[in-house]
Amino acid sequence: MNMSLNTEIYASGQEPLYRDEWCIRETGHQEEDHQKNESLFALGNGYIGMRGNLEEGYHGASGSSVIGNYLNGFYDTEPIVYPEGAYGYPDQNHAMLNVPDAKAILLLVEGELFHLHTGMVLKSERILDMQSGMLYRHVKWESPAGHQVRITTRRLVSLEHKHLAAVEYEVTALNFSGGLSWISLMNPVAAGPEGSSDPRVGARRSEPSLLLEDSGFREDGLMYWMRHRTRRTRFALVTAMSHSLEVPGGEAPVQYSDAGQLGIRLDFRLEAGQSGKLTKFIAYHTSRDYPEEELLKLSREILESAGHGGFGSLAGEQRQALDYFWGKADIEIVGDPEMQQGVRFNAFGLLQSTGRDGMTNIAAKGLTGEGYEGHYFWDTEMYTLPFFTYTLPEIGRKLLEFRYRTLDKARERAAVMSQRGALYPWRTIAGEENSAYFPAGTAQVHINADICYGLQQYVLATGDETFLAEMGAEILFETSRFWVDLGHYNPARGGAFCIDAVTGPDEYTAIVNNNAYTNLMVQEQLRFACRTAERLRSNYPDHYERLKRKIGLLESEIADWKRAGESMYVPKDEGLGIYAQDDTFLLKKKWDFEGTPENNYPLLLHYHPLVIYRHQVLKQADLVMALFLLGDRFTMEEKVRNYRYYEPLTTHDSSLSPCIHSIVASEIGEAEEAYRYFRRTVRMDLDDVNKNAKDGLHTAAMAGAWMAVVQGFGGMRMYGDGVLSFTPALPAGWNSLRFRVAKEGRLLEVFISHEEVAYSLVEGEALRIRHGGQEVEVLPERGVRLTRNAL
Ligand code: IFM
Repeated sequence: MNMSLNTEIYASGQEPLYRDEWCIRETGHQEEDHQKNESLFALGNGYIGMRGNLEEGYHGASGSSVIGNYLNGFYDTEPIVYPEGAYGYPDQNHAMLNVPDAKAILLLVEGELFHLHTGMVLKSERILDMQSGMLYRHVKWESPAGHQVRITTRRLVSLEHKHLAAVEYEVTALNFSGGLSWISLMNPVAAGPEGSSDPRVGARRSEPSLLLEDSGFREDGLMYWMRHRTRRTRFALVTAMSHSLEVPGGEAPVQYSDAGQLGIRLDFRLEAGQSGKLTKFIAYHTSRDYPEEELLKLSREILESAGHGGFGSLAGEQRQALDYFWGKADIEIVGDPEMQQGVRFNAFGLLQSTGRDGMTNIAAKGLTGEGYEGHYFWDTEMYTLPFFTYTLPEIGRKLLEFRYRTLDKARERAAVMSQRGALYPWRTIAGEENSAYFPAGTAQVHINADICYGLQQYVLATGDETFLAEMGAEILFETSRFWVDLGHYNPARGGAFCIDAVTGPDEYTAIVNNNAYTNLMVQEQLRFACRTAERLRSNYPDHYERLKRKIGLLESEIADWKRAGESMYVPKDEGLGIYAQDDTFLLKKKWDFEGTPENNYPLLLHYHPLVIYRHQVLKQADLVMALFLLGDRFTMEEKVRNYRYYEPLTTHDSSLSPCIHSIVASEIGEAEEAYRYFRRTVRMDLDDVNKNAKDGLHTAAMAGAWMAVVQGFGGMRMYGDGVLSFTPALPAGWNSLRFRVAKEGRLLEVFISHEEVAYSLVEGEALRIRHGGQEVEVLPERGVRLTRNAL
């Protein structure tokens, strides 16, 4: 089956035309790709996520289906059992639940069930169209008895209506006249993950989390609902579906029940050449969002209103929402269609998976699968947030609001860890720490500094100081308190401020003293905290006083942050002329890359953690990430030397890594390497680079693709002065690159070709930027064009 780019335009009969740079197309059907494609064809709206399951289900000989429907932030808890526990280990895991599947529709043709494994499949195609935000399916099938039908479906998860999804299913009788039936199902129990020794896959659950409490039909028989309750969190969930029918001659709907599946059966008759259409509307509401007693009423209301407007109206709204999105976030690459397709797929995936209600966030696999159990990590602030900060900052703000909402839990966690202030969890859904393996979990305290880095970028990019005054500062101050309490002035390091027993971003090196990335990021945070205190004191005095009272902040603490930041220890190796990843990294033996067979990667699946920890080997960018994030703190020569040292030691076993290497490689002039890493990031899921797309898509890598274009090839940076700067380096094979960035209410368009770079304002007032180090003013009525030799 071909997932790659097909330049020939497809047009047959009444079917619409598709442009591949906006589409992902599956032609034919391969068993081994089935689960991966269910992830690739997932649809979502930041709240509901639906895997790309076939309406009729799938049970192949060698590969089956993971039927998946998820609601962001809807979870149950499960006790974590440690045969050998210790104080402060999290004792409950939260896991995003697979909720009832309501998109299933069976079709009977003269009594024979349509399925890809029976009869003859004369055509099978699926297309994910990123402009219309829909999944299309075209099938031509001949039943074992020789009756041919054409099936066309359109599916969407509404970007306009948080709780709504819809499937339109059309069938045409091609060579017969006869009886057909649709059986529209709702499956009350969904399977959880099977469990695996691969830590990236979710843990097996001991017992089902969703308990069916009640169900019922609307009087006309066309709407059906179920109410479930989660076993431990006791949340209520109402799943409801309603139907509209356009058939020449049909019977009244009848209730259907078979092997635990419940739903509605609709019998109808078609003459040869005639078509019938079923539209199914699906709604999910939970008591996490609304009072329990309102859930059914809300479900009825939204289904009724969707039924009145019809699928066409939802499709129209979907298109509008996407026109708005692409107007802000599209990247246009001329000369590299495969990468063009990839960057759009990734941007679209981020939109589909990111929570935007301030209560939810973005999981490592988004809403596309159960890998990492729906947990949110530092991936949010270091990867996804930049994308939203610079395209749709209103969503960026919501991601940060989530951290504010969970600040109390972070305070509690710091207390459990015997520290002052707040410590954010390494992995979480509702704010509690869910990491059961502390060396590559709780020990990654850098997440505090990452959140504050994301906050600083957001505030500088948007000018949204109100957010800083109302919420951000509290996060910043409480986490700064944590650092000053955690570190110590070490006489053995000349009295420098040291932070011990932490794990940096590289998860192949654990529990070390003075991880350079962590110390540098904490230093950055403490400076930001001091500046923020000053700014609030003068510009938001009421907020400042209120906050001080609320958290009992003393002015002397701000002086402590300043001193710790100024005295921060950052390990270096003078002999090698590089930063040491931590106090002991450079003393270890280098990993034997030559002697490691290709299929022993990722190392985490083939070696005990201690074997890995004993060596100089990286899972993912660590110091190299600091070279990028804190680029104004290093000279170009330092960037080159450090990159060259760490790059050969990095396995990129984490999908978060290649994009960072691409950005730094681009900055230091390693153009081919930059492109190679970029390719790996962009095509991570489309080409299943890490061979686990079936468990869900890699959302951080998806955001990394945006970063690698805008911050890599576009060379965009923004440091403490808040001025956007660009140092473009266009890949040799591209004709041009165009993207837009939001900055303090403006929308700046950047166009880069081999001959020139042009900046223009699509929205907003004049903007001062830097181009290759030189100051440039872009006026609303007059863009700036610079020939490439001006760089
Ligand atoms: O947060 C990441 C981590 O950096 C590497 N392992 C996977 C996590 C979730 O994406």
